[in-house]
Amino acid sequence: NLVPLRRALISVSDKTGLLDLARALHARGVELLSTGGSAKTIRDAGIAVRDVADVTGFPEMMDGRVKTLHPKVHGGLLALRDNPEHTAAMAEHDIGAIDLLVVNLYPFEAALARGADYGEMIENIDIGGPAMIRAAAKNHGFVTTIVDVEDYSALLAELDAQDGQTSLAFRQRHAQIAYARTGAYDAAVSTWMASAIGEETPRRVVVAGELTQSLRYGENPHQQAAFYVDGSARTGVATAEQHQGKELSYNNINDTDAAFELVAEFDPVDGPACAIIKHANPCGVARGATLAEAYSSAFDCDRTSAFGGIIALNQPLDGATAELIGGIFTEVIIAPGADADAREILGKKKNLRLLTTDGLPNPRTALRSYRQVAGGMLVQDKDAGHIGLDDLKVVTKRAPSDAELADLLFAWKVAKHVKSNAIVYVKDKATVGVGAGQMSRVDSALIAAKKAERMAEALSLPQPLTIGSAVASDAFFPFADGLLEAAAAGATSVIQPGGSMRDDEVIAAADEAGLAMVFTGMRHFRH
Ligand code: 93A
Repeated sequence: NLVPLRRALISVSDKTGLLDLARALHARGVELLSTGGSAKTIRDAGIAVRDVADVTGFPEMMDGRVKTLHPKVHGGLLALRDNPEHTAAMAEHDIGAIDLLVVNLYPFEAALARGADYGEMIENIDIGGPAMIRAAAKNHGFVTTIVDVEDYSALLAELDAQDGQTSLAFRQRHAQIAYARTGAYDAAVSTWMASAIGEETPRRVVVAGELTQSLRYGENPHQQAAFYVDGSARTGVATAEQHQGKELSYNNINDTDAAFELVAEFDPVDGPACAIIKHANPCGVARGATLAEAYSSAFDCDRTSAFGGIIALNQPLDGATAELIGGIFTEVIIAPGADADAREILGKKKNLRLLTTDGLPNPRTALRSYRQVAGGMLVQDKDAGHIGLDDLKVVTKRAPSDAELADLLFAWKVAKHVKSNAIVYVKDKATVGVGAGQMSRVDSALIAAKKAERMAEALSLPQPLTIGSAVASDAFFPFADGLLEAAAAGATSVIQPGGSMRDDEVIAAADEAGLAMVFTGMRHFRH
């Protein structure tokens, strides 16, 4: 299964590493064929190379749209070397075998990232490159296909190890990578086209990902797992830099994402904020005059659950906050930066993973979310819904005070990130009770209140912090019971979407209890 490398075709947009590769192949006696720009780069460095145009007898034409689409190229890639009919055809038409294809495609994804216009995007759709990649990869019994600059060194190592040849296993591995590349490329093209033409529910969708990390295991140790990036380069856990600590686990990545997306709802312009996450749900979120204060208020919401939690900050981590966080076991901290003090303090915590990014995720960008179900996939817009003061409708006799309004909006932002049914109590811009993931809204209201009682005991407070709090419900109260539960816990103001058949009953109950209630007209289910 070893195949000697005699002739290579190189056609690359990204010229990184091209000369080293060309030189190394040439030194191993490999004949080089190449397209316009690639050939020029190689030739200018004094390395012998033959133009593909010379091989095909056709010049590159139509702005390069047609340069390698020719039987002398595709025959050389596709011919089965052990098939007499194929070799006879090669001889008859003077087609030389191509043993190695090195291609990287027109930078469509980069054009997308810089917001190129329609015409420019179209010109960045590579046709000849993917055609050659797919041909060479199909014929991996004889041909080696390399599509990533980072694989040049693996190719040269293989040639060294196999005495100038490649093994079938090597060619198979790179054929698989090659098809993933052309698949991802066309996925990017079709996704771009869907948005360019305003097709909201395209008849077919494809999602692509590139391996960034093999994980030790998945949600549980018997599940294999890996982390793939989608190429969007969105600021977040996928683009974060890890400074210390063990490798992130599957659950770490999931929770860190939840934490950072939540804290990003709190604009740093309005001051520091901190979110502590356990099992993808917040167990404390707070603003503060300082980051340290935000952290300790978030921590005070549910100190028990915060143990082994994941912390996200909306501002660079400072020394004072690092000192406080270091007081208990924390799995991960993610922040848009960390100063030298913080780095030094946390450096002693070998198990703590510190991640930094160069900014916050933008909670308003339009993104798609994908969820697998048996036999299919659900696709929807990510919940980028946002409610401001102007969107609120006061429905009770009493209108909320300014302080209540601020806490209501705070609670509403948090509720969006809590598994339904979500009930969130907030006092002075800090959560004081979070009820998550219950099948009944009443239970979520109750559990959050119970936890607040327990925290009050633990902190020796005169009364639970839910007394005088603002409460958010991610969806409407279908009956008055959930609302009454929140009132019993001491909430004095309520934010909820409204829209229940029994809104009248719920509003009457709120008035009876002296509550101030606002409707958002928007729901934040999170299932
Ligand atoms: O416009 S194309 O789709 N038509 C082709 O026939 C073709 N052949 C190779 N683009 C084509 N390529 C691409 O040209 C390669 O995939 C590579 O990205 C690029 C290299 O061009 P150059 O060597 O001129 O810089």
